[in-house]
Amino acid sequence: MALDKATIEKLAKHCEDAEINAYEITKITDDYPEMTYEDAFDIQWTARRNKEARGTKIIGMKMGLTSQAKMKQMGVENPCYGYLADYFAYGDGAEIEIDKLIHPKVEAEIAFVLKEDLAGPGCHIGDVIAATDFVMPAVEVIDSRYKDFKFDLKSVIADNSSSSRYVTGGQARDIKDLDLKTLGVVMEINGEIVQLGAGAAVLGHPATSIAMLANMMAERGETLKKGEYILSGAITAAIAVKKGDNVNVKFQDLGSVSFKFV
Ligand code: OOG
Ligand code: MG
Repeated sequence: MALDKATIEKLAKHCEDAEINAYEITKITDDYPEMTYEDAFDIQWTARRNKEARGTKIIGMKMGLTSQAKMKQMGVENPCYGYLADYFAYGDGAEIEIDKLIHPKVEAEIAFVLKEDLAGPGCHIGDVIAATDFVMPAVEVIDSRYKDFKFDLKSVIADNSSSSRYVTGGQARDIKDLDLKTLGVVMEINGEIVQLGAGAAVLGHPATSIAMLANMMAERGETLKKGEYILSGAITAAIAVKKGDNVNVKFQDLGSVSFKFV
């Protein structure tokens, strides 16, 4: 740890204020180059506790930067995680107010809902499949609070891994009935295909990403809980959106997710 408790508190507020009020900030490592990974997670967990203290419910988790497309797009070489708050959640057909966001981008993901708690270390794909109640299609709306959507891994962790909104739709299915590796995804914006991919883009299999999340959380003595909604990470690169855009993502075997930015 390089940052003291008061600085961690200050930076948690710095990131969270920017998230709530939708304005850009400079990335933390510009001002605090000594920040460690532990500090970055401390900042994220502090903001999370502050939200909970104000009555916000944390309903799930997300993995990020789990695909080559995303790591290449963001210039970062390892995955990260973040939490999902109640007000991030939208359903199929939603209208998302873009003025409440900074520079949002959309990405296609497979979401997992657990029927049992899942704890690392040593968590593997088999544990994830056994603990999964069902999977569902999702589109995550990410919105880095950093200027020009540019960051390094430590800074993005402190900023809750760019979490902002997510939309669920389609169908809930039993993971054992699906081949998540070959499950195809087609993303359309205003009727035009902008990205496509398959589940294997996410660390070879999206369930591997959930295992990695459980193992990363174990480093802080935390576990994934039964009923939590977990985004396994983008299959496609993230696409910037503007007011009026209609997003429609078709998932093989899982139906589609559609919504609009207003
Ligand atoms: C970080 C979050 C990435 C994903 O699914 O890869 C993410 C970012 O690119 O802003 O959510
Ligand atoms: Mg994502």
